[in-house]
Amino acid sequence: MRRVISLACVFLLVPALVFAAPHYKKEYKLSTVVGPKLPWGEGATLFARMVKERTRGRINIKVYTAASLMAGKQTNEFLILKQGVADFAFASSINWSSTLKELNLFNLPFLFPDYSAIDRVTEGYVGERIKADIKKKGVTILGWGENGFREITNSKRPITKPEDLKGLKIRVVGTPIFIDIMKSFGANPVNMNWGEAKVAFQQGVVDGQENPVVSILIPVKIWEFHKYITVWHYVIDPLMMSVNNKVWESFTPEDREIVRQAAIEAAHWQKMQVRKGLVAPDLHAYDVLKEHGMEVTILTPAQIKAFKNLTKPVYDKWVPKIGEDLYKETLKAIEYH
Ligand code: X2X
Repeated sequence: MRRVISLACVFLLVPALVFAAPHYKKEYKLSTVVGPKLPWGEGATLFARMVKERTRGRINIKVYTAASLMAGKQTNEFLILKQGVADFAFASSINWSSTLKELNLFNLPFLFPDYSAIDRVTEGYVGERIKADIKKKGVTILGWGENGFREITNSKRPITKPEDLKGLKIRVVGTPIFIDIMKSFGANPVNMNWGEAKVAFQQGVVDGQENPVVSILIPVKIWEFHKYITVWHYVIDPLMMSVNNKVWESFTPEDREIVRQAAIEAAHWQKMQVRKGLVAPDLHAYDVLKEHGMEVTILTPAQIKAFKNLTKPVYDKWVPKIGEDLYKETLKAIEYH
């Protein structure tokens, strides 16, 4: 009898231990650039919770907010994920686009007219190509979320035409294309990490900045620093729920499926949160800004054109870096209705 039991141990228990409990870490680190209370941070927390519940604790993800895994330097995020300092990230394409040139596609000014255009691009052929490229560089993209259309705020004056932006010091992320875009408008760009930006607004080190309304500007109470906002949708900023390839490959196929599904759901939920109140007839997000004393200027298509016309040098310089072909495929997806 004892022999039967010990044989059972060898044949049942040992393989069960080896195969059912692969070499998982006790804790996986997920990087985000913002705080936990913003919808972006909430999306990350939701993902971690769903993964933990659905894997019954086999995969335990801890969310590291405020760019803490890269000491605030948000443009290093792709590198730390690739190197395994972070295992996961819920990341902005802007922060990765100094490392991954093709992601500057999303930073081309006034390219994406509306949400359906960006969805067609990320969910279609272009999105798949970007995923495949990034996969080769060490990271797997699991799902698309969104920071949102970026609007410009400042403490000096309403901006309706390029001359209004002339000479204004505008904080941008330290990603080179943003310096080029702001210069093309005649502004004076200053690159700065998000972690230092609020103090810079408070002290008036810069006159303005650009960020999405629901995802960032309302939660950080931008009205405490800036009276004027111009809604011009000049750049969209997708977020990517992503994982280091080696970590991904270490999971069992069943766990990979659970993690992928949770990433898609959490990123989608986050995207829907930050689109609320920004599309007619429901424009309540702009009312929140007005209620706090901001002057909201929504540019007309003709006013937007005056800005867009100035950005030809940005396209001339950056489309070849992004890839002519990827750009053309993007135009096709945008124009397809
Ligand atoms: O730094 C920013 O402006 C932010 C928070 O939007 C990004 O991380 C791209």
